[in-house]
Amino acid sequence: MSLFPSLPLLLLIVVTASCIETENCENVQKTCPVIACGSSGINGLPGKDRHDGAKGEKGEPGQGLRGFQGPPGKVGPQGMPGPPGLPGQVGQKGDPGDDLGKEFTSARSRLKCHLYFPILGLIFPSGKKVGEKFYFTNGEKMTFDEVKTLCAQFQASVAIPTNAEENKAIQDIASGGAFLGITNEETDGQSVDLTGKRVTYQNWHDGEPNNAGSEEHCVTLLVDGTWNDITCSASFVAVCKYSA
Ligand code: FUC
Ligand code: CA
Repeated sequence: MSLFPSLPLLLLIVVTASCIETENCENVQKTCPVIACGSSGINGLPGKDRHDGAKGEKGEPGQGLRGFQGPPGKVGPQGMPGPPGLPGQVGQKGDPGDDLGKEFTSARSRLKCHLYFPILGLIFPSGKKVGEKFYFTNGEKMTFDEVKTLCAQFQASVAIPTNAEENKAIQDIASGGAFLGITNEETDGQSVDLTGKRVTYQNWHDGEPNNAGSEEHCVTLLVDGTWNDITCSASFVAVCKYSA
């Protein structure tokens, strides 16, 4: 027998030796050259001209079964905020409010009665308080539009009596006829206040309202306390009403 072993025998000896030298062979076997040798071979050297060949055509789809769908991808970045939406419908009228709201309303009414009424009384000494209403006048005669403007300057409205007592108060402070905050221009003869609400208390003079000349859409309180419809461009005493 030759002193030099054959090539396969030499390989076996080298591999066995490398495993024996290792403390834990099981671990080493995972990277053992013998196992590695089972995989594909090393790429060959480039061809003669040392250049890669041309890229081949795309191959046909494989014959095997289609794989399972992969898990969903990562959540993308947050998008830009959208444009504002359309305004919602107007909500229903709320409840009357809590105790605090009621107390505030009550305190505000007291403040008006005890502070603003006396101030108006100082400015308009002939003014009269009836319940929580204060009627006042500057004694001047003016058109209906001018009366509205004057009253608005004091956060008040054109006087309207809602009962005999209020009618008497207005009658007392207005020397001569006074405009009332009542109109029947756009309501087929129905008398309404300046918010369009029907007036319940009325005190017409006999034969009134007669809409003389088809142009009497305002109302005056006559010297005797009865009412007459009259043209709004006429001039009568301005009487305003401030409500607490
Ligand atoms: C009566 C009233 C009119 C006007 C006229 C002078 O006819 O009805 O409104 O005051 O008198
Ligand atoms: Ca009339």
